[in-house]
Amino acid sequence: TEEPAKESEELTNAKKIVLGVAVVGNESSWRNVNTESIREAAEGEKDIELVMQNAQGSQEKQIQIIRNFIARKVDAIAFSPIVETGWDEVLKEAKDAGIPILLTDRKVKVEDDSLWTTFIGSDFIEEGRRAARWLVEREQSESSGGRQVNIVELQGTKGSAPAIERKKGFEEVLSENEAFHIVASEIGDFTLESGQQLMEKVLRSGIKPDVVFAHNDDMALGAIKALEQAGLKPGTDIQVLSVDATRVAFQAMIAQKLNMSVECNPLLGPQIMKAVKDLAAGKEIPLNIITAEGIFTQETAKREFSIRKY
Ligand code: GYE
Repeated sequence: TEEPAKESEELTNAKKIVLGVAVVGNESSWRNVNTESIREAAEGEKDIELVMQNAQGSQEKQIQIIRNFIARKVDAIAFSPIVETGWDEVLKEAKDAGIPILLTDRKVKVEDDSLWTTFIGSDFIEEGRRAARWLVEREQSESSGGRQVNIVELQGTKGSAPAIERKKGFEEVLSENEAFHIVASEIGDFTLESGQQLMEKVLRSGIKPDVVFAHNDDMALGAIKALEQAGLKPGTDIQVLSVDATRVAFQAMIAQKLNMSVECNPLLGPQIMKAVKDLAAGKEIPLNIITAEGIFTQETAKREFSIRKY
């Protein structure tokens, strides 16, 4: 009969944990892999129903999406905050509604840290340090060792955790060594186009860098284009460093245009799903779930590329 069928359907529906995810946008290769990882991991969970919406790079839109999730009474909200600040109000609304907030990949700066439940992602300061340490070691091992090194930095989105912290870690290590000078530090938005435009601008201003440090692979690819168009040789004459180590970086390292990329693992989907299920089961979960990562260079790129998952 109809009745029991409906009842059992309601029972299974009632068991589903509804997870709202407010995606940053489609700015980079990293982001696309990250979004896909979340989608795939949710598809593999029979107890989780995923509602995913894209903020297309706008904080305002991301706030709207979160408010919409609160109104729908989802069981948990996961999002990667586009920028660090400006979240106090909406996160308070989520807290008042009893909905846990999982910060994925990027952190927030709020007055009250009880507004979020967990952070799942990378240590961006350490990523910046890793790029700088590689550079310092490389310079010291070169015959040109002891030369003055002029660096152009291409920053990611203004006010975003990865841009602020990668810059901080990078500068922290370089400040211990007098040979390194950041001669320009331009702000972009993690897209290839912004990397290219900023590099063109820097070159037009007359600066000839020894090193370009881009906050992500896509910006490095844009910079490589601009350098080549200016008749320069990225990867040989000019060292190019980036963060993310996605497929595009491996291709550029194999082509010897990019020198190194610091790993930033976008495959956060499974960890997010685990945290969501643990929360729904009333378990305590860690405040910080930090991904273990390393670096890749032209020397290690070829070997790694064949087994690379993103
Ligand atoms: O490095 C960049 C993306 O927040 C870790 O955002 C992420 C960063 C990543 O656009 O490519």
